[in-house]
Amino acid sequence: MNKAVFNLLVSSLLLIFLIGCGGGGSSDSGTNATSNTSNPGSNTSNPDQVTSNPDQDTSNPGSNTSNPDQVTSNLAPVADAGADQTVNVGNLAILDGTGSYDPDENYPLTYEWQIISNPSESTAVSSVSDSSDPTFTFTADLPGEYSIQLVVTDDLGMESEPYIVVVSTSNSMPVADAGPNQVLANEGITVELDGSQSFDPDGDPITYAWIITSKPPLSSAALTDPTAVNPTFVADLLGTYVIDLFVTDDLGLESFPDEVVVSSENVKPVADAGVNQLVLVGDTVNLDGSGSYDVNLDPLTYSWNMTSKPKGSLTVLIGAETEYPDFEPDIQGIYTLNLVVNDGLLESDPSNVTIFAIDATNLDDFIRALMDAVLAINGLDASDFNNENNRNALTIKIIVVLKNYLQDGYDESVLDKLRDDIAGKMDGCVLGDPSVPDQNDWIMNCPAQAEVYPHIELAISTFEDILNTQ
Ligand SMILES: [Ca+2]
Ligand SMILES: [Ca+2]
Ligand SMILES: [Ca+2]
Ligand SMILES: [Ca+2]
Repeated sequence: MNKAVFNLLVSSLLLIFLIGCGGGGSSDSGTNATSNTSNPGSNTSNPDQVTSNPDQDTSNPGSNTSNPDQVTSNLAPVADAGADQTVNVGNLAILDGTGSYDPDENYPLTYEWQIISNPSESTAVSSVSDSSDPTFTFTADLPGEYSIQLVVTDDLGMESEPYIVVVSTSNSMPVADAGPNQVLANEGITVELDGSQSFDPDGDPITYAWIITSKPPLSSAALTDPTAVNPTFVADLLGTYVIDLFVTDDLGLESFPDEVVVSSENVKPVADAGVNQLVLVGDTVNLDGSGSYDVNLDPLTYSWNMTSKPKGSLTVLIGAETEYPDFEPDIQGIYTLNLVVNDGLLESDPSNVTIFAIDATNLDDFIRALMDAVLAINGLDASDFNNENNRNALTIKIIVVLKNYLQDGYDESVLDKLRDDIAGKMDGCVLGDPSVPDQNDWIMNCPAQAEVYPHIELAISTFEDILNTQ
């Protein structure tokens, strides 16, 4: 979508939203609809602003009528529906709201998805409101662009600002990844930046544009080559350098910026909530926050929250302040959790993980093949992917296919999704000539593709056999 039109659309929606709730109730910056989509695994919000005490809000109903300000100290949750995407006409689009969170942790969240614009005569439909399901699917039945809005509501009834994601049947926006934040040990050091994890969901070639947006007041630091994948600069003074990366695909579509910080001061830690999992109801799910780190090597503390669970679930997280908590899913469905780590001074951005629990009585060969595929994907190295966040992006697609299968049974759209959007991310070595990963693959070498692809192929053929015998 034309960026100006998109911004105008976003502004009008925000205005409508603000009018709708009387102009109050939101303490956020008003930019979330565009700022969070640059990096599928990161969040650009500011966790430092979490200062209120959620217990204040509801402890004494009826006593606060004389001072409404006290009642509104609940912070609004933040909706995140991921990056813009492309699908083939007629195929299922999968939207992933699992990255949504609430700064003051009034969980679980509920999700409302709305298709706010689509090609005329499209029959794509929005979700019901007040859903406990953080994912949403619809069929892009006609060529064109679909704008989908996500609003999440916290457990106290506070709504997020709307987050808009564009699903297009033509070209999707590339994703910039400016690499991990770095520690500046001494002045005068040459710092190398790393944009190599940037990618385009369509596999389009991309170009790079780096810009230093902030540096110590008297520094004369400048990038050697702002269009390189790995530019360098000399950090001539101690202090903090902030650099933004934009990438542009060969159709001229530019990404949202991604930021990297190089600093001689404390750098905030990075949370890693681990890999998405497919489990059975009643299994103990072991979570793993050990991939979290701090570039200063500061010791970390852990804080996990269950941000969504199926309606009626009574499960609770055990060890929410530890590196390895666990829980036991009691109902079939999607459970999302997020992790924030703290280095003693600074909090990380939240990292989230999704668990899909299946009732054992529903197990069949199709589900088993997809469970094996998820295990194989989780067994690969981070370096096997074009971007390490795409491991979880891929397993979310499988989870949503399974969710739809369990809801709707043998629907052809499930098969299309498996073929085009999941197998398509790892099929260059099998289908290509020469046998190498192809342009839109996310798994980037043949041995790794060979670990996963056969399970997806088996799932597809199992599904086809059943369709053919129906
Ligand atoms: Ca809240
Ligand atoms: Ca593109
Ligand atoms: Ca630190
Ligand atoms: Ca492919």
